[in-house]
Amino acid sequence: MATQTEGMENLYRTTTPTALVDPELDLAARVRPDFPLLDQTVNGHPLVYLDNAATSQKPQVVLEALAQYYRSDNANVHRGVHTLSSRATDAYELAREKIARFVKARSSQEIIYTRNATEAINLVAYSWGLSTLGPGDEIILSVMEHHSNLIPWQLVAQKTGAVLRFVGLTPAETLDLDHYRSLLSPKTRLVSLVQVSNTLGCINPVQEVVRLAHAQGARVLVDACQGVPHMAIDVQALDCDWLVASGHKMCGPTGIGFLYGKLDLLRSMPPFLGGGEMIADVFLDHATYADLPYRFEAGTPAIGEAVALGAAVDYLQALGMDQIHTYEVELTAYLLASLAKIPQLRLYGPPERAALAAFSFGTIHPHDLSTILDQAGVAIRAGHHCTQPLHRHLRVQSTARASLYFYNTRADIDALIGALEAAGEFFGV
Ligand code: 7TS
Repeated sequence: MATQTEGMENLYRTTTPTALVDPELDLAARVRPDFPLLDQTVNGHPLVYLDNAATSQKPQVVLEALAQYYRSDNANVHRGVHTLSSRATDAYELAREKIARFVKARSSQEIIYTRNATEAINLVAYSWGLSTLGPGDEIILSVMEHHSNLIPWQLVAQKTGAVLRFVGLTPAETLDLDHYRSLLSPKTRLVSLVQVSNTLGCINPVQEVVRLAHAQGARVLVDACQGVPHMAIDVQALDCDWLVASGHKMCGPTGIGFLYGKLDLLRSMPPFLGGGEMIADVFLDHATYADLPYRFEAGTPAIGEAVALGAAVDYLQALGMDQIHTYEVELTAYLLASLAKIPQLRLYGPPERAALAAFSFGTIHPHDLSTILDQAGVAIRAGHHCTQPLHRHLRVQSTARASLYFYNTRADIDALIGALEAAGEFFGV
């Protein structure tokens, strides 16, 4: 398999982020020009985009990488020996290496491209789950899981007779680690847990969760969808068995995400989807399968999207994940302090949190609130955020949610607060 990537580094690296120009300036102010979409008015007001937990905006370098791929290199990967095909293959594999380095995997063979985090979890559920689990085996999840990390395990449990157990919340609305400890037993085969809740914003102690699970011989999958875009991730330090993320939440395009898995474990897993790309030798009645990572990448993949995700990783790395995290910690503190000035507002989750806040505002329905805010150009999400069981647990049907990224500013938060206050007056709460 040709994975020659020498000389490709610069091709898809494109331009240096604006941020590197003047390290003294505020991070958001520096990166803002990199995001053309943010510079527009919505309903007559400057756009204030606060729905980053749903999807992030894309910097110019990512848009350029996608266009550049289709403009000059587009061909199918791993098949042709012609020049375009090997250029496409090289770019596709280089992006995989970038992702591997980004999460500190031992090898790029440990990175499997998927459509998104949801598909990555389904891959593990259908491949490992169906082939490994049996009646009475236990899977530990938590009540705060996104539906993506719930439904696949419900399906596996229905098919195998495995039993689902759920870690609850502390009164501070964080993961109840004592409850988790009490659920662990030799029957536990898998712990599948969200790293950062997309609703509570809590950052779960994944390293400790993994250590405790491994002591019982259980495997651990980490849903890092809301973590990877915002903080440095080291899969070796976490020692998790699998980790999943979606490209579109980390400045990359839609249609591309990845599964990290430990090499030996991935090698031991049967194929998920069958077809071209994932085979070694095919006969009419049987086949042998390709080595990693191709064994799990049946069919023509999202090549341009993978290449553009590689550009997104370059962009984030050039800014520095620690810098992004530090900036977001400060901005989140400002968000919480600002929201605290509205007494009718009930925030969900602990004060120590990632850069998002889900809340109820008096008796205003979150959809009405979101509609009113949209009139002021402020984009937030309303609904159950694909955590219906968590909302049920919190005894609320739906919530409003503001979620930040490094290009958001204090002025964005001021606009949110102004729009919330206006909505409060309008609805008389
Ligand atoms: N896991 C978590 C923790 C998430 O927040 C999401 C998406 C997913 C998994 C699924 O990601 P996908 O790319 O496969 O769809 N969360 C959200 C959200 O909070 N609002 O819209 C999507």
